[in-house]
Amino acid sequence: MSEIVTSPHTKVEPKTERPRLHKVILVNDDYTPREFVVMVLRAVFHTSDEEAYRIMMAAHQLGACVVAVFTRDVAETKATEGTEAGRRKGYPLMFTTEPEE
Ligand code: TYC
Repeated sequence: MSEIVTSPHTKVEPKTERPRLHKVILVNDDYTPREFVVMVLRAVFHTSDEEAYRIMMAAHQLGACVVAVFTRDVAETKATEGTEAGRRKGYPLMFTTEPEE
C-alpha cells in the first residue's frame, strides 16, 4: 500500500480584511436652529444631550465635525436620515460620509 504524501503542507490562511470604516460628518449652515441639530444628533446617533451639543458647536465653529464612524452602509443610512430630517422641516442641514484613511 502506498502512503499518501501529505507534506509539504500548503498553509491556507484566509485573509479577512476588516471593512473600512466611514466617517459621518456634520456640516455647518447658517439656517438650521441649534436645538434642531442637537435633536437630530440625539435621535439618529443616540448621543447624550451634552455630546450632541458639543458636536453641534464644533461644526458651528469649525465648519464641520465628525459625528462618529460606522461601516459604509450604516454611515450612509444615518447621514441620509439626518439630512432628511432637516429637509422635512425645510432646513439645509447636511450630513456627509467619507472613508477613513
Ligand atoms: N449655525 C447654525 C446656527 O447658528 C447651527 C448649526 C450648527 C447648523 C451645526 C448646522 O451642522 C450645523 N443656527
